[in-house]
Amino acid sequence: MTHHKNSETSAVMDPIASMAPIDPFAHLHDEDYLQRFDHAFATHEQLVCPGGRSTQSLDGVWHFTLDLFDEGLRQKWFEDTPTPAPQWPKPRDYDAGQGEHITIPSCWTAHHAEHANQPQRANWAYFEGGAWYTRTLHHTPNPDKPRTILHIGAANYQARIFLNGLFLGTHLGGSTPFCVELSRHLHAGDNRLQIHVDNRRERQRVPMNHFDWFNHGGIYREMQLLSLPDVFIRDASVQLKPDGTYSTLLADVTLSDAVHAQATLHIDELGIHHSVPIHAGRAQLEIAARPELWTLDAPKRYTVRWELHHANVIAHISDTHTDLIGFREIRADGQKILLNGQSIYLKGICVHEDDTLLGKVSTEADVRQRFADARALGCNFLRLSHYPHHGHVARIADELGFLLWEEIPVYWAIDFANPRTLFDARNQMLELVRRDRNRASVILWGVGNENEDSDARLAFMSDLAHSVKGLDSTRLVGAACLINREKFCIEDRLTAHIDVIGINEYFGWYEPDFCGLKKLLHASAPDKPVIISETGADAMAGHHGKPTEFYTEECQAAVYAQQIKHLEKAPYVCGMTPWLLYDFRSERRQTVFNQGFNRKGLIAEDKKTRKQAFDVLARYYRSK
Ligand code: GCB
Repeated sequence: MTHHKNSETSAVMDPIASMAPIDPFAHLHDEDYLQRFDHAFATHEQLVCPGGRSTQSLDGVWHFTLDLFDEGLRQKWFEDTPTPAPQWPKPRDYDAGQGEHITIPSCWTAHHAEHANQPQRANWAYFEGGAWYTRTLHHTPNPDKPRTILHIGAANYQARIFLNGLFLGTHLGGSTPFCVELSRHLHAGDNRLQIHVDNRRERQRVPMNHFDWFNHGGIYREMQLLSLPDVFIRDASVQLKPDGTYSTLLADVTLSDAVHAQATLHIDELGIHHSVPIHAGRAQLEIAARPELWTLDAPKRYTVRWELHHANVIAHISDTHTDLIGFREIRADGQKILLNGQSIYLKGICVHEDDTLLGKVSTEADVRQRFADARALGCNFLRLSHYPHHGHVARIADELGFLLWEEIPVYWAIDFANPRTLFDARNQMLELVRRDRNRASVILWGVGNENEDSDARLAFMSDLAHSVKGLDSTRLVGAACLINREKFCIEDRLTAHIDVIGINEYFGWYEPDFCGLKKLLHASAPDKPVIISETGADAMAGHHGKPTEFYTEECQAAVYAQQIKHLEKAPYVCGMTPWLLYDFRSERRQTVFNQGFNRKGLIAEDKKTRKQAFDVLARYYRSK
């Protein structure tokens, strides 16, 4: 059962070319240099879910070099072995073993969690381009675990992985986890691991070059190595079948290779010890069970353990995958959303992953504070806008009993007609689904935000909706849509492909007149549940004045009060996630009030100072 030949990750060393005389100036005229790295994409299919296995952390201090002109990709810096300068065979522009340092996880545009009080590197603060991370990796071969997988929590935006001078693969997308297999290229002893990360804003990326948050750069989530047997469990999920009977579990397990094997699924607390034959690397099955349901008040979770049996000695367990899973049902029924069969009003708030010191790094303490503030606001629901947040957000939501909307940054004017953009967006979506489909808290996958209703967008986003359903049939799919301005009602062709319609509307702010909201709600007759996925107004904490004066706390509070008054009357609105919990950095906003921040938070960017509107919404949520 061996043989994990992965042709995709084989390096591109042409032996004939390497014997030819080298023209030291060739790279100056080569504008196709990126094509060398435009293959071996790490996708959701290679993602390995750690599943409770022990891992080796690669977090900590790495060598770091900014590379604004892509010299390292042009000149192949990664091929240079680190040697003392007197031994260099030719002059160099890069010295892998020297230079500056950075800590993983961190954003180069921000501080590191453990050194948040030290001054930030000023020339890194706004850097948009490529940068090199280099470190030595010591490897001791283990015959029982011959496969070594590099797992990176997130790197914004494109990462290229090099081991001992060989290009092994690349990943697109700034917020989802990905894996690259190192096995065949690892030597016993010291190896050189290099990662090139590029955070340029580009038209074909997801998000594209124009978005309303700060463009941080770097490897800002944890990085680890998994040492695994010849054949291992890549991904496993167990969910409650959403058929209204609460009596069937849907289980799905995928192995590393398309082999036949035998596994056992254990849920000890339910007395489940189910033997699972696996054909061609995959098994999907239904199991009768009556679990205690996961609810907001009692978020019960079960330990779910998969054991993979050794091919020759069935009694021998070759790999184990565990997770803590809650079982609940989420369904849309007409204009209602049902949690475990009961209609629920989603008292939500949007939140960005943004910290004035740490950028996109979310510590567990920061995430717990987010939930504590949302609880104080009376919420039962968070929209994690506009990209996948750290994986521990959904784990903590599972533990605390919160519901989540998770989404990918198909935001504004995406290059919808570009097949590469679709490949990237679809992959980000499926990586997110694979990462979080065991999380009871996640009830809704968002496929986009505020995209204009065009044919190309419809094809693109309906593809995303169907791709998600193909991997996870147990949750709702939604999108934050715009209203139809011609008919002035809730209408969007995409709604035929999704379960929940999100509506972003800013009556009282971008459109100062509330008559429009009244008209809109009256003229709309959606056939699906509607969530007001955004509404709000900017206010600078501590700035006071009349409710009619923009940027005052009074103005923001008045907008919330009016919004609530109107939305309450629309029977099909089954939840809202106003924009948003905390102020966040946005370079698009440079008034004297904004100063580089979007100020629509109910709490200032210090994550402490509450504005008046906080109480307005809290009072409403408490009354619901
Ligand atoms: C929106 C966007 C959100 C912006 C917000 C605003 O509709 O979805 O990302 O930050 O408006 O403040 O304008």
